[in-house]
Amino acid sequence: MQTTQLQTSPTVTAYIGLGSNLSDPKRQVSNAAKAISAIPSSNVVALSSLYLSKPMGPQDQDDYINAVIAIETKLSALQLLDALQTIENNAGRVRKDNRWGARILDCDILLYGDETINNERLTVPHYGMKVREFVLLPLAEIAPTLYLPDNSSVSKLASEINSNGILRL
Ligand code: A4P
Ligand code: MG
Repeated sequence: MQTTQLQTSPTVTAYIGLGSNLSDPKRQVSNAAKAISAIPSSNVVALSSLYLSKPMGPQDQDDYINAVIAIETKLSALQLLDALQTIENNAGRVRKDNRWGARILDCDILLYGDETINNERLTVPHYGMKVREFVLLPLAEIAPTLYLPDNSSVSKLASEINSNGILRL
């Protein structure tokens, strides 16, 4: 008798930070959210408001639109990164050497469940997330009770960070 083996991968909640300051940033971030909702084996569970933030890094660039989106996914973290990089490329993202320079669309994996990942392609939790108001405020909006793998509270981090003039739109 043949037995059928059901291949089930675990479902993980992942948080993705979205940012844009070129080519109609609000539209870029909304389109990215739409594209993320079409990623296979994944469902969007929350989308923050849009936030208008001052540029971190070189100041001779426009303000950013930022948001955070939460998904439940059966993709591995690297499969999710591939899907997000495809979305960035489809938006017309050109990778330049200038660190923290202007960009059409940036999709960063902030958290992948409670996993800590350090490999050539991926550092999770995202290395900057605890010190960026444009990540912590939208993240705390959609996940106020969330804790990071190092046991820090997202709401506490968000309440303590310098808001740097960020505006919730
Ligand atoms: N990579 C490693 N870990 C991750 C992760 N958790 N999520 C690798 C996504 N990618 C990750 O990424 C470079 C490589 O990082 C990828 O190939 C992937 O394998 P990238 O998107 O090409 O480069 P990047 O985003 O320009 O790099 P960088 O220096 O990490 O930029 P940041 O830190 O994302 O900062 N100001 C405001 N107000 N709002 C912003 O959103 N964003 C930036 C960019 C600067 N200033 C900003 C904002
Ligand atoms: Mg990035």
